[in-house]
Amino acid sequence: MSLPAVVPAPTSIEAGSGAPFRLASTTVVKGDTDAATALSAIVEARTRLSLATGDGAVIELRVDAGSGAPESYRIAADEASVVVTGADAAGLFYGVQTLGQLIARDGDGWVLPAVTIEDAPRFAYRGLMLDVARHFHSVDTVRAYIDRGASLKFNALHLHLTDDQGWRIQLDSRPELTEKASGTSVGGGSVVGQGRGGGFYTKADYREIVEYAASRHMIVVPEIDMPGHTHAVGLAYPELTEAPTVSEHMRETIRDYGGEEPRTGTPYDGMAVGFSSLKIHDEATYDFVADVFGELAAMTPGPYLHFGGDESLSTTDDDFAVFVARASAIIADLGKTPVAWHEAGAAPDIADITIGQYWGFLTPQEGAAEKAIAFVDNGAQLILSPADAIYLDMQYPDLPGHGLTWANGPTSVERAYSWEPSDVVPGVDDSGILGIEAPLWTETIRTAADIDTMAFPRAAAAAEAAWSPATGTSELRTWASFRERVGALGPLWTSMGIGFHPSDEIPWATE
Ligand code: TNX
Repeated sequence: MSLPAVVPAPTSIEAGSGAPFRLASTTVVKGDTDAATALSAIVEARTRLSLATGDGAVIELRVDAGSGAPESYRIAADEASVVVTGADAAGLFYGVQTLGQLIARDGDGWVLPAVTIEDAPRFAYRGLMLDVARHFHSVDTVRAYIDRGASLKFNALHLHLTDDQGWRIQLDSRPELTEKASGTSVGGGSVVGQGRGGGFYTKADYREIVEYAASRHMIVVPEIDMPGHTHAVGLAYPELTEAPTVSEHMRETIRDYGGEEPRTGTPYDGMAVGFSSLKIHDEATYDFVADVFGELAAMTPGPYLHFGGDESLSTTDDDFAVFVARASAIIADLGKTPVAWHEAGAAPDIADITIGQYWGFLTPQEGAAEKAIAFVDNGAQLILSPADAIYLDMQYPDLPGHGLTWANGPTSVERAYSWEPSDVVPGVDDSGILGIEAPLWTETIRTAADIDTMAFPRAAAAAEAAWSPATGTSELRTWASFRERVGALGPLWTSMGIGFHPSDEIPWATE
């Protein structure tokens, strides 16, 4: 008998020899109430059965503190009972997610196969990033993305909250950011409700996102991108920003995608990057940085504040280094851990604890590896987001019309899957890797349906890189195994309302 399909692949899974456990409306769920609520919701979505009050066979969900590594769990299922044990609440939650994937049809009924699973994450940080600046995405869409991510054992949601096209988070200390710089997005401001009208999160909205994420064992990592990607700041506080610089890159982008050149004081709705900068040698800039991150620190229970640092193409290298040193120190002094895109590794005086986010290719090009290695040399770690593997905004080969192609052309599901984290940045092994994150930039992504299409199934490949054993150490950690296992999730994903891309690389199960 073939093994039940679990994604991301668990540390170990053994099929039992006996009959499966039958799910019925008489099935009793005992133990931890949060986990029972989560399981009942999945079972109901998948089978239409409501578990709860019967006197039949028992599914037991319990936390056995310290029974394993953080976030780990164990499942023992046979005909008589199912027991899920988490080493902590997150582990139990992940055990429940796995149970959801194990539910299978059996004639007219539903079963959980007899199985023993032991499972723990490879990396502590497992992230999804959503760009809500290029196109704004509602709280409902973000909540849905949290649910989808948590089902694949992601534990961090990085929100790219600001960019040239808009500022999306309300701050009391700097109210004009959202009053004057949130109304538009890529493509203008005309199609309200499709992302194009712009928008922002109130502080209450942000709190709701943070709390919802926490209920799914996810932290929120807010990013305020600086010192580039700051045209929107200049709409609110013109004294803080330099005049836009128009580069050859920008002319190319306008040729390829249309749009206008950026102008001081006018919202920017194109797709070019690298034309804006904060003023580096003006103390008012650092008052601004301190206000923004001070307020965000108070609103964000997670340990990380991301200050961007990518593509600051109109800031000189020396000025960039000055800015990175000061911004990272401001965040560290707030008691938070700064995170920055890997370019910031070029700044010699960056705060030592800063985590670097590598967004180069699987084979690093032009100094990207050196900048990334600098974070590890400082004693910190990297988050890996190799663009030609897990940039979820890249086109699929079989779906032209959605997404970009700059990262080595379209990205197949196989390419999203077939890489080993410890082989990306030379000399950086698991000890230098905090985790893996799959970014979804949204220049071309407007709706919740677009998000589903681009993220699924490729986010599952990123989840496996983040959670599962290293390639070469498990027979499950192969493309041949993954494509079968992810294909088996089709019916579960459909029941969850996920409008995944039915990629022709995957043998999708229909029931
Ligand atoms: C590069 S990746 C960017 C973003 C774009 C993205 C589009 C990175 C740190 N910066 O500004 O949205 O490409 O794929």
